[in-house]
Amino acid sequence: QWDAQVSNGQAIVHLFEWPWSNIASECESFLGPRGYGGVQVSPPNEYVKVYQGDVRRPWWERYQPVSYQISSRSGNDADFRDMVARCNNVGVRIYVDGVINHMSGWWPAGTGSTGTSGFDAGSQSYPGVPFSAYDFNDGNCNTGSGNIENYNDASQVRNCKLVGLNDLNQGSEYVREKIVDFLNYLVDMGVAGFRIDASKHMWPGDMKIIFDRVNNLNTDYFSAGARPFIFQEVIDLGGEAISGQEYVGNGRVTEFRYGKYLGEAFRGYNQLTYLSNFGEGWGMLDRAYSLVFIDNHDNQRGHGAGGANILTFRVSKWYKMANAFMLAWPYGFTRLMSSYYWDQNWVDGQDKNDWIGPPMDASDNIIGPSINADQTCGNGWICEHRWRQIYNMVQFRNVAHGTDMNDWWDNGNNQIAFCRGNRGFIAINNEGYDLKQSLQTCLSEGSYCDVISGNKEGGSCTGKTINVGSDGVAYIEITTMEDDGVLAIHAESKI
Ligand code: ARE
Ligand code: CA
Repeated sequence: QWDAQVSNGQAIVHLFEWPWSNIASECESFLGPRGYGGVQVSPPNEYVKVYQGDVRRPWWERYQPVSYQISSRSGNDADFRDMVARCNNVGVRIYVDGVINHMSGWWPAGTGSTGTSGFDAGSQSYPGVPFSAYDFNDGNCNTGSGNIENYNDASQVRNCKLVGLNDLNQGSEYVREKIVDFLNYLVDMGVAGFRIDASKHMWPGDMKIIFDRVNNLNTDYFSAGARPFIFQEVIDLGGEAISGQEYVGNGRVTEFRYGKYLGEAFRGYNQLTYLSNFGEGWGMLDRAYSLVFIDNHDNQRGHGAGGANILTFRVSKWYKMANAFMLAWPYGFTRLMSSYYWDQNWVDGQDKNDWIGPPMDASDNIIGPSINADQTCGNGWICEHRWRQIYNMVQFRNVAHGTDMNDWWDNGNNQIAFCRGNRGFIAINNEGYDLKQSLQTCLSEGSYCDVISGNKEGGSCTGKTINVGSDGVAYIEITTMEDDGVLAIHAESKI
């Protein structure tokens, strides 16, 4: 449950709101060939269709389940199955965003859903599962409003409603059974694991009972006895009743401090020199239990946690630097974010457009990404995972996998460099002046292609070429005028 069960690579990407058919082709044409290990997909099961004044089909409607039928704006059961098979066939794993803490919030009777089950949120009737009022926590919640009011009270965080969402009682045997059936349906299809949404809001002991009953992975694609990868969404920045540590017995846990601290460092509120013991040394979870990322679908738009310092595609130079650091750094299991664009509308420090869903047509169907000649995406999709500086660092992570960090160098401030065994070397310049240094790269003598400024193509390099001497030392230069503040070479970028 801590092992991602990857075969192709050591990083996964969240293809937020992508249609299943687009993900299937992406696995075959890009993710497989580029060494991505897997994809986190948006919730695939039936949910509420939200139309609320100006708010039309927000991305967050997918976090309000109506049943466990596989039917969403990304596609139906057959589309989903086809994607899982095609991705597994090229070694790319699929991880489902499992929303099992709750069902929908309150909506007037007759509100539509993305499947055929229908529901009545007021009487807590979800006939597609079926769940009825007996299956919810209302009787176990002690707040006046029925909602979570105080994050310092663990029992209300778990037994009351998160922002008005009908809260399932995982203490009930019947509820567990329905959740286990849902997870098993997906596992039997070939899914490799789950992001468990809102894990803070469920009791770790109840979750353990559920996960222990989930089947081993499908042996068409995985070795016998392989367990589903579980990564639990727990936002723990410290100072609350519930900590991420309570969940490490069930699987990995999202380490939200990681992206927050890196955002602060690259924005200049902390010096990169202090990153030399980033991870456990900074009070984060043990690396064997953590899932790390620079931003996620919530905090890239001011939801969730991390605040204004979170780095996103909007500050692309810092974003590429932070992702490069993450992918080069031997801590945690790494996830990349892949976004669509929306126009922000800042009013009193809040983006009034934070609800905007993916690009859609006049019938509200998602318009999936198109692929441009230069490999970037069109139709309003950002596709950070297709940026050269990011996909080449995924390869770096794969090449360096299994080695430790060594030969740390810094200028005492915001220029750093380090090796990964004798497999890779990276330098980062976040200073207001050029980096010009002879540095130990730990690589064997020869010429290497810097995979940030270019690609190794055939026997040559479209970016900077770095000459490593017989002593492993190379002259490294990153000027402030360059597009990117990073330089990276590795054993397989030798030319
Ligand atoms: C929407 C509307 C609400 C409405 C509700 C019910 O925005 O106004 O009341 O629907 O109709 C997402 C959105 C929500 C959205 C929800 C359902 O972010 O805005 O509500 O979908 O459609 C806490 C949780 C954490 C959670 C974050 C967002 O602990 O688990 O809040 N993150 C996950 C997902 C979200 C998703 C949900 C959970 C719900 O990643 O995308 O919500 O399925 C401190 C605490 C954190 C807390 C944070 C924010 O940092 O430590 O624990 O996170 O504040 O409150
Ligand atoms: Ca709960």
